[in-house]
Amino acid sequence: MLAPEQQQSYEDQGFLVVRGMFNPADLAPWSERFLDIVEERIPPAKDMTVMRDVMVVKGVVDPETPSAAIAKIQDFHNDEVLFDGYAKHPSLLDWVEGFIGPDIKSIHNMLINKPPGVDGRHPLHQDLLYFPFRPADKVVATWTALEPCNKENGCLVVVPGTHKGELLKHVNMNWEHQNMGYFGADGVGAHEGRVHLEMDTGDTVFFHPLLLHGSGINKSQGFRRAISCHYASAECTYLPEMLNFPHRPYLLVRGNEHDGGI
Ligand SMILES: O=C(O)CCC(=O)C(=O)O
Repeated sequence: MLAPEQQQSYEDQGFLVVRGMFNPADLAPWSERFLDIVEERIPPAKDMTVMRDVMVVKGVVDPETPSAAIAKIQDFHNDEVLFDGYAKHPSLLDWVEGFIGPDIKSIHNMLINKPPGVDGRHPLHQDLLYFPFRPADKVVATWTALEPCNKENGCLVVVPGTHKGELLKHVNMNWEHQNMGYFGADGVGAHEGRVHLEMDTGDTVFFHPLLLHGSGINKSQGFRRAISCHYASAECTYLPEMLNFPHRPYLLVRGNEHDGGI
């Protein structure tokens, strides 16, 4: 799938946007599933976390409007519509294979919901912080827009080239309306080199786990939603100090297991 110039661009910039990767008919079941879960028409699958936005706790968002109250659903590996439909999608995995090779594990997944009227900012951070194995180059994130994502509704923001740096120290930013677990890279701030990735429905960005990225406030009247998965090569090995670190299930979605791998 990956043309040499796309490979080069990913190596130089740390991300690659693929336009029109999914069409609206592909995306509709994932958005519907999200609404079915948060509006309690179906129970969340085993292990799934349905995370409320901090604005609910602060009384800004009406908890009676569930789709407005939920910041994300996480760990959907037991939900066949989301996991089989998105995380195991053959075309998505073809691209992932181009970045990290043929033996692929799904290591994390989520559907992020940024409702109107919430802050929803995610400070610039590096996802490698959450993964107890290496090498970093054998890990890639996918992030697919479920609606048009733009500067006004808090699209993804990246800092090109930062994947060539080290894993930085991360801290709780102590912003007034920061959601739980939204840590930021210490001392990076808004970063003048940041670029807003305006994406249309179905566009997908692939990015390196050391790339600084985040997102802004949703200032629009609509929802900003995206579905995202992280993958790692089954060849990756645990950092010695992290061997007994509790982690999510890492599930083989293509290729083969590796002896001594994750
Ligand atoms: O979708 C967003 O707003 C940012 C998501 C993100 O960077 C993350 O959850 O690590």
